[in-house]
Order: sequence, then structure tokens, then C-alpha cells
Amino acid sequence: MEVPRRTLFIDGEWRAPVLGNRIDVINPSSGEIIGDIPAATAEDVELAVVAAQRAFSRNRGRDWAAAPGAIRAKYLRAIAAKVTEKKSKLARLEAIDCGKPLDEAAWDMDDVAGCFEYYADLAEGLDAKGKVPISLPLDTFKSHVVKEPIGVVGLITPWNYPLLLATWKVAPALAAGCTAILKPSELTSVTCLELGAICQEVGLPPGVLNIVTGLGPEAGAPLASHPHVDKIAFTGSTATGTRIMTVAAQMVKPVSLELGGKSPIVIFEDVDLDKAAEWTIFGCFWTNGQICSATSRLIVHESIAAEFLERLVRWTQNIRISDPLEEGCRLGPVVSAGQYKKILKFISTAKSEGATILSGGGRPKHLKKGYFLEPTIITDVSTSMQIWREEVFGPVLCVKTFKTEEEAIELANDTHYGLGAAVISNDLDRCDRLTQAFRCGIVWVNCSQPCFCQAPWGGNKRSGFGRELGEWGLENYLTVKQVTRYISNEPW
Ligand code: TXE
Repeated sequence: MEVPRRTLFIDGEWRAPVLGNRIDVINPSSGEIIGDIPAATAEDVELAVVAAQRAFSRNRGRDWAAAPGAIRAKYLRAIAAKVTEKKSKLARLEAIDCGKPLDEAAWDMDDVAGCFEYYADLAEGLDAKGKVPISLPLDTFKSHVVKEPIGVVGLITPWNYPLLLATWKVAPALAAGCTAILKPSELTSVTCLELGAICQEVGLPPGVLNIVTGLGPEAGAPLASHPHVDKIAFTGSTATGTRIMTVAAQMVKPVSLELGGKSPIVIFEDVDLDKAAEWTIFGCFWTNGQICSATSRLIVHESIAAEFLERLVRWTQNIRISDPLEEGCRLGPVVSAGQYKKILKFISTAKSEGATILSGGGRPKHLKKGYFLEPTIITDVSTSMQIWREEVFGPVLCVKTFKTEEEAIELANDTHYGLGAAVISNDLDRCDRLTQAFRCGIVWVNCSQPCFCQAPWGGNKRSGFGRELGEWGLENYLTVKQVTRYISNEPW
């Protein structure tokens, strides 16, 4: 399958990057170059920001910000319909660009369409809200509030769910009436550029969504520091998030940050071992562990640990690892040579610090090329080890045992991150206690990782702040305006 050769999507048109540079697209299953994407620089970002500003409020009566929510909803629904129509092509492109199994990529496309539909409904809901009155202690004044779009927003996204995580930002931003510049990850921009083609097909007004692909420092940084970008929404590493926040602080620019994680899954002794094993495997190895909320720290009751680990090892050995386009593939390659090396380094550091590689730990024997890794389980872990403390973002589970509930809670919260946490137990009172004790933004009870676009997503501590999805996701792109009128005939 060919990767379409695209330029940048700016002001409703395809434009070659000003400096003419391009970046190779590499298929992680083979390490081969399969195409290229445009590499934007500050000059292109400037053009995109000007287009977004014009579309926001200077578009001669076609202002996106002032349009009724119902009009914006019409475009969002049209985008959703096109994504569904092109689902199989988009899924294949996603699979060869980022290495996720074709089935998973197809589910992502369903979620993309669902997310656009959902925010179309919320855009219409904004019309219904209108002016909300405020009661005042003086009857000589009358007040109300309105919610307005924040302005031109910069959306910087990662590579693990390329089109889906872009949608988590694009759909609510456009629903709110913002205009946007999307900067996808340079590792996986192919489907995001296809979104540009879809916007063109549905006739989205020029400049409402601009897509500038390129390297972080060359395209992302000028977007984050641009004085006419009113907000930055970012998903990615804590290190880059910190950089973006520092730059934004110079301009008092609001940011929302969805960063890394090192989420725990706590398994009590009263569980059905097979069910618990299934959620543990899913929670850590789904999408190769390349999920910010992956429950990559297993905290298991000592009385069942040996038997539970035996089952986990058996399960991992049965996971089908192959080219993502092959029928029945459950685990593809990790996204890039850089991530591949980084994950292997994590594993070798864990070994050198005294941990035991219980299973996996390297390349599957049947796959000679590409960035494939075995699902890896690491035991004899101490809480000071790197493998316990730092995000791997790969198929690596580290394990500790506990004796008491208090100890389990302490281990679960023993992290600078605060994105997700899971508890598996048949005792629902105990689950409630853990739910309350976990210091994070998302708790899963008797499951791990299910995600719905209606429910808020985001974390605490170094996992960032602000919430995506649901109504909270829309609020990210709205600002509140107070309007107070003097209604007395008396002089003030
Ligand atoms: O992330 P970056 P990378 C974590 C994960 C992974 C690590 C590195 O641990 O191993 O991050 O991945 C853009 N100004 N996560 O290097 O750098 C970049 O171009 C503005 C967790 O890919 O954070 C891309 O579009 N933008 C995560 C986006 O930031 C900049 C998902 C993310 O890249 C920039 C991905 C700059 N100076 C990785 N530098 C999650 N939370 O889901 C880079 N970018």
C-alpha cells in the first residue's frame, strides 16, 4: 500500500513547506522507508496561524467562532462520515505507519468517527446554553455569563494513537468554535494528513483546521511559542510537556498537558485468576504498552503471586506477534528504532540493577527484522529501580508483591505520575477504599484501560493537568465571559 505524498494543509489548501524539507516515513515492521511527509518550520507555522486567526473571527461573515454550534456540528458529522467511509484505507495506513495490528487500527477509526459525532452533539448543546443568568445581591445590575471559544489553539500530539489522539483535541476544539493548528508526531503523521484531505472534501471553511507536520523543535516549538496562539493542548512526554509549559508561561498562555504514566494494577487474593490475568495482560501489553495509562506496575498479593505469574507467562507466550497486516496479529512492532533501543536499555538496566527477567526480554525469534519485542515480565523489583519508577512505553510489566491492603496502596501511589490505576478484587468495599486512596485521574475497577469519549481523561502530578474527552474536553477550549449591565435609572 502506498503512502499518499502530501504537503502541509494550510488555509484549506495543500502547500509545500517553505524550506522544502521532508521526513522519511518508516514502516516499523520492516525498518524500510515507505514514503515521506512534509517538514514544517517556523515560516509554515506562521502561515498556519495567520490562516487560523482569519478563520476564527475575520472571515467576512464566515467566522467559525461566531457560527451557531449547529453549523459546526454539521461539519463534524460530515468528517465522521468520511472517516467511516475511508475506514479500511485509514486503518491500513495507521498500521504500516505506527505498527499497530490492523484490527486495532480499525477500532481506532471507529473511535475517531464516534468522537467527532459526540462533539457534534456537544456543539449543538452550546447553542442551547446561550446566556446563563447570575443572581446578584443588587437589583440595579443584571449579570449573565456566556462561554466563548478560547481562540486559535495549537494541538501537539504523539505517535501511539496518531489519528485518535489528534481527534481527542481537534473535535472538541472545533466544536467549541476554536480554530486550530494540529502538529502530529513526526513519527506518525500519515493519517493526520489524510484528515486534511477529509476536511477539504467536506468543505470545512479554510483555516479552521491547519495541519503542519514536522519535527518537535522545528514545528512544535514555534507553535507553542507563537504569540497569536491562544492555547496549547499537548499529549506526549513529561520532558516535552515541561518545555512547552515553560515557554507558554512567558506569555501566560493556558496549556493542558496529558503526559506520561506508570500506572499500577493491584490484584487481591480473592480474584478469578484467569480473568485477572486477562486484564493484566491487556492493561500492560495492549498497543505494545505504548499507552500513557498502561498498567505497567503489577502489585499482586503474595499468596497468589507464584500461580498468577505462571499464568501470565503462559498468556504472554500465546500472544501472536507478527506484521500488523497479518490476520490474527495481536502485537506488532514498537513504533521506531529509537523506542526499540530505549526499551531494550530499560530491560538491561533492570537486569544490571538485580531484577529478574521472568519472561520475554528481547526480539521474538521468528521475526528477524523490524522493531519487534517480546512481552516482558520483570520480577525481583525494588522501588528504587528505574524499571519501577520510569515510564518505559513498551511491552514491559514489572511486578511487586504485597501482604496488606495498606502496603498495596502505598506501592500503588509510590510514583511521581498520577494518570491511571486499576484494582481487581471481588470485595467491592475494598475496591471502593482503593479507588479513594489512589492518587490519579482515572481508576479502573475489575478492568484496565477501557476508554469512552464521554468520560474525562487525564492525570495528576507529573502526568499533567486538564481533562480531555467528555464535557471536560470541550471546556478545555472555552472561556467564560461575564456581562454585567447597569439597569437602574438612578445615577450610580
Ligand atoms: O515524545 P515527545 P517522543 C513518552 C514515552 C516515550 C517518550 C518519548 O515515554 O518513550 O515520551 O516519545 C512534539 N516543542 N510519550 O519523543 O517528544 C513532537 O514532535 C513542541 C508518552 O515521541 O513528547 C510530538 O508531536 N513540541 C505519550 C509530540 O511533541 C515538541 C505519548 C510528542 O513528542 C517539542 C508519546 C518541542 N520542543 C510519548 N519536542 C503519552 N502521554 O501518551 C517534541 N515535540
